[in-house]
Amino acid sequence: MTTIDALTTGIQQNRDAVYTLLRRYFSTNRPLLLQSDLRDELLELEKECERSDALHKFVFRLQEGVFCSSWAYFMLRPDVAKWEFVRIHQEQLIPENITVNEFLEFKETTIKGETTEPVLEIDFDPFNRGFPKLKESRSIGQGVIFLNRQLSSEMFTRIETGNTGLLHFLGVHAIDGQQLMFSSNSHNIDTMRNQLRRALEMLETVDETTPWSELTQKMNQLGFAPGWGHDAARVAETMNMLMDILEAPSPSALEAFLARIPMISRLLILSPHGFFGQDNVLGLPDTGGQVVYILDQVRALEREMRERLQLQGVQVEPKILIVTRLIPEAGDTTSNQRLEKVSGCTNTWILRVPFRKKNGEIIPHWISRFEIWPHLETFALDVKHEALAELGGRPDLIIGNYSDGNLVATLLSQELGVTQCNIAHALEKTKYLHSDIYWQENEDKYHFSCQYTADLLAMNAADFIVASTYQEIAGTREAEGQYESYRAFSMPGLYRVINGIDLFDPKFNIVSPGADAEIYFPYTNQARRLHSLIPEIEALLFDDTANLPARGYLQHPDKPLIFTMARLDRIKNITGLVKAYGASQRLRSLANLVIVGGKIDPRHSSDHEEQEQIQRMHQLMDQYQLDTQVRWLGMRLDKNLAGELYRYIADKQGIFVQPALFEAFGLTIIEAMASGLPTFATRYGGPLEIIQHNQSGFHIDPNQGATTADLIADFFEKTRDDPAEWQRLSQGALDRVASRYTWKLYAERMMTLSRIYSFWKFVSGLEREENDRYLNMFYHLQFRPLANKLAHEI
Ligand code: UDP
Ligand code: LCN
Repeated sequence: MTTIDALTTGIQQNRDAVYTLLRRYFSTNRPLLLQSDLRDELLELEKECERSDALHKFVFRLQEGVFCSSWAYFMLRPDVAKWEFVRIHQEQLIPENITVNEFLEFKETTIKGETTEPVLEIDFDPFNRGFPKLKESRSIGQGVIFLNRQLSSEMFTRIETGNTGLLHFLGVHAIDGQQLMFSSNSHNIDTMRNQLRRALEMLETVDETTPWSELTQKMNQLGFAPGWGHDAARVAETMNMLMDILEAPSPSALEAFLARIPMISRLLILSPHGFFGQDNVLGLPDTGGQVVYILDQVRALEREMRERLQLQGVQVEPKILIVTRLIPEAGDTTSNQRLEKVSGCTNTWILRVPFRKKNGEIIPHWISRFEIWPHLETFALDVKHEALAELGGRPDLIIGNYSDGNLVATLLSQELGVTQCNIAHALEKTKYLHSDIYWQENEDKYHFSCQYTADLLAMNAADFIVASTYQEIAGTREAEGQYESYRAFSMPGLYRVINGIDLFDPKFNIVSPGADAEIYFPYTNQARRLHSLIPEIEALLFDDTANLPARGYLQHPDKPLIFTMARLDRIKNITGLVKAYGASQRLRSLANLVIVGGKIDPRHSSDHEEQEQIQRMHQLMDQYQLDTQVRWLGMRLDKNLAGELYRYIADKQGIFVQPALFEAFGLTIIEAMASGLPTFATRYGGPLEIIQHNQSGFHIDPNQGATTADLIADFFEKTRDDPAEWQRLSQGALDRVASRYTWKLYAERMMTLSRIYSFWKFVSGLEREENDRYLNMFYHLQFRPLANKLAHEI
């Protein structure tokens, strides 16, 4: 039965309940009701009259309702990544299906009033027709597996063309002018098979351990160049893999073979906005997990690239460039240096390129990530020249980070014809409620018109997208995903998005980051602990005479510690935790609260949200008289100190709390867990997937402060009586991180993905030319004027 049929029947059977419910919705006098509002009204109604199952089910599938002059329009989400739209007249009570367009139009006019202006509709759907797509929502995020399966069967049904494509692909590989795989580029499969057979025969006559250098001459005569393996055994293995594929191709054999091709030796990673450096940057406005993520990522990727190249017998040192903005007014950071080597790497560098004004003048000061849009085009051009010079040629893969980095990656990838990978880290749209429909109201502070346009451009341009969790793409049964929120939305006066992104596109892949195992390891590992840091940590926590940027001291230092650490953004909701703690006498009597974040003096902050949060922290400390139970450190901790602090808190049987209103992923959560700390983290966003409730931690609802405080207090009471309970959660956290969140797993997957997407892009015309043309138009006619306008406003 369709939703509409079920609804019609349900209404017929429960006319009175439906009528009353709609009246309740209308009488709120709010044009826009969210999932929770819609449910709350129903639950109130069910207290007064008999529950109708059909109505209950219907309301619990609703995401949003719009109410205006007798019409109720609803957006339904019957399942993950599935959407329907219906409307019901308040008097006639006959449900009707409507289109997404009708829903959005109604929402716009209800909220913004009628307009006679024509509306630009953005729709990427027509470009995706005929393009392979996943069918099941549970497969979302496993794009590469699907793509391999789908395309290899398609390609090899046309076996001769398919194989020619593969051979052609193998023939074009060269690094630093050194030809790889084939010394002569033959596209004839029979010739190729013969060459392979002869090479394999020859390999049988030599010892398995014979290095490639001793095989070079003979191999060259047979038409082969380096890239097959570092010794005879591996060369034979790789050649046999290719023979198998030419004979009877299978997706897994193809994946295993492609994973060996030495095609990635130069990476370009973009992270333009923040203070990007290795020291003294974390906790600065806009500079958080993304920096940690990239620095850990490059270490793992460089190692993986080197290992793979060596195994294939290619004597090339891989190189990675992280490109960010050069900020002359860099304070105590290195953000004013052009080039900085990344420690722990051999050939990975941070290259800083300044933002320039039209007249060429360098912009000296930090610019908020919300205001950098006008600078990115010139930046991309400058990066192109500098990066090509530093890398000595085109990169093999460009990875963008966050909205700005992904836009620059889009511009550069198009220009250079290089495979593009996007990493969002956090898409702001899900964080700021109604920030699309009310964009004009927030434009002076946030400039979401530019950011969401950039997001649409970049996500549709990317060859593949790496997400940290499933929910980042498609959400949960309850809540929409971060990418999903770009599917259909309106920015009145700007455009209406009918189909902004297809979640079933095989470009999406889940590859979760890890926590640096050198820094974040279990508190029980005494041999590796940095014992010398303990006096410093104890001074930070307990010494109120020390001259530190801190507020509050712990009168009863023997109590366990509740620890939290984050940038002081509104969304991080540290103030929410302070309020919940302050209001719970029970919790206050059981444990102290330690906060690392922000600054104590608002005058020392240059960020408007941070200043607001600092004021709020002081107000709450005063209101709840927390100065003897809360220690607030307004400072940034370097990684080693932070790592040892997590472990110190664990020594004292404490916990970590991450109370964000929304957290895209949450590196602090896996760091705390990797240290063995029982962790309580927000149920909104990535943490819901990272933690299994009451097994590897707990989920908390940041909107329910009292319930959260009770949950934490219950835990402390329980662990006071039974220490094994604390151990159970601690072990659960350690196990979870070890099995899922490691950089080794990450690097292996990333390297395989980049090869496979590059291959398919090359052989099967996944280029999506029409799409690129549309994006080009969108960039020039929408993004550029918006960015130019912003340039004149700031
Ligand atoms: N961090 C740190 N010292 C600080 C504050 C933060 O080392 O004083 C690190 C923290 O350990 C984590 C990152 O900054 O690695 C924050 O990342 P997360 O994903 O939790 O949040 P984001 O700031 O990216 O939103
Ligand atoms: C940005 C965020 O907001 C965090 O949730 C992530 O953990 C971080 O980036 C790294 O991806």
